Amino acid sequence: MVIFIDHCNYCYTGIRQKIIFLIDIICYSLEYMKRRNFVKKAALASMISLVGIDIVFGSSIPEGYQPLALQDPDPFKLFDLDKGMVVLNDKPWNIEAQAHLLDDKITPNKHMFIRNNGLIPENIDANTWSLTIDGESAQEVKSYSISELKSKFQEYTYHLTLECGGNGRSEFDPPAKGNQWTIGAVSCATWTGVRLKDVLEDVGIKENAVYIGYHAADIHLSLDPKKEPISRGVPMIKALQDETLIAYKMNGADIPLAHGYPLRLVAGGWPASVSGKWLNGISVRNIVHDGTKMTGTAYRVPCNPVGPGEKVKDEEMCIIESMPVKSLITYPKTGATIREGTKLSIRGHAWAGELEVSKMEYSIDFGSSWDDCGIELPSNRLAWQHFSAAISFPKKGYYEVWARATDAQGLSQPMLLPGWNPKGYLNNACHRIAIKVV
Ligand SMILES: Nc1nc2c(c(=O)[nH]1)N[C@H]1C(S)=C(S)[C@@H](COP(=O)(O)O)O[C@H]1N2
Ligand SMILES: [Mo]
Repeated sequence: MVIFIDHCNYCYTGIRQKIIFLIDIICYSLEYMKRRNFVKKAALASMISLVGIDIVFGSSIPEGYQPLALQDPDPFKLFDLDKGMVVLNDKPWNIEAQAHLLDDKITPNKHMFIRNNGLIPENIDANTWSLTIDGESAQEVKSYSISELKSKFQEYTYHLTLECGGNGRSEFDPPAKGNQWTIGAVSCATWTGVRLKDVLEDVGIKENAVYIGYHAADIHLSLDPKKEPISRGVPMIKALQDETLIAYKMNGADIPLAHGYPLRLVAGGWPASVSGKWLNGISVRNIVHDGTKMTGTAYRVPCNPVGPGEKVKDEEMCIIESMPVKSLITYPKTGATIREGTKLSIRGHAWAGELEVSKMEYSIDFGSSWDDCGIELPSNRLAWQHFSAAISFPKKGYYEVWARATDAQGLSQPMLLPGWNPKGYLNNACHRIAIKVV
């Protein structure tokens, strides 16, 4: 537009300038029309499926424009979340809990973190949903409806810890790109469904099977239907564990949409990214699954420790498997005040990936000395374990309570930070709360 105004300063001084001015306008308009690109057909199709009804003049939508119907509603209403949940990103939605919101042994829906790589699918019909098992190492390609899964296989319920591999990323220095999770990207809900191993047995698995990879119905941020936002998987040994489920219920009811309705792969104790939401396919692979976010540096850490900020070659990065030992103080909330002479009851949960937590301790002197907490057995394998302690403080003043878990192999949480890694995964540092004794 600036071009027009510039010209107006002198354009009426002569017929020659007038003609030049007109030519300029024509050229500019043509240029403008050329530059106005319209939404690609494939992307329009995705938009229509998200809106749920035909977008009549859809072909006139400028490229990069997001129809109002797809713009942000209130996430707390949309996902039925507690007001204390913290939104880290809205495109895609990434929302975490705070430590004190995770106090329940079974995480209720309203306190469960949400981590999405793409857009949540909409207009899902569970009655027509199907799960297809295929891949080089499947004996055949077989599809199941949800009612077939329910009638053909035995149902199991497990209490399973799901922690995002990037939980705690915000503390690394130099910082790592990605959602800046603090401590709230962990949950332990109950999941009900059928065992993946029973379904795989029904399909038949070839001897050369090494990995499974999931496929899902969420939509890539580019709206390109050929791209998958994420398609991860696990080695056969994890796929065939009793607790690895194809779930259709969370906390006893249909899985909420944000957590994978109507079907989800759930493999507790591993980075939650292997638990595919909106599950519609599983490929049995004769190689390490090479879907989106399985290759390069995604969900990988240096095979051997590196210094902060060091560059690491792709081939020296190893896929994250079982998550490391970790714990959270869920009561009281950091900043609590108590009266001198009263004991402070603390409680929380501890977990250690595939392993059990064998010891839980607390410190009130910045890690110089440690005392034991009581720790319960897990309700089943891969569930977090509840701990508690009653703490006395020697006198008035400011304190911090630090909590440290040790796994069955004797590995403990690092006090402040574990080894730096380029993508900021696996921060299992001790959780700390501030306490004032007055
Ligand atoms: N289909 C699909 N499955 C997915 C994801 C996703 O973006 N799409 N995100 C993964 C990641 S990275 C995490 S941490 C968990 C989060 O699960 P939640 O949102 O139910 O807490 O889902 C995993 N499964
Ligand atoms: Mo994640």
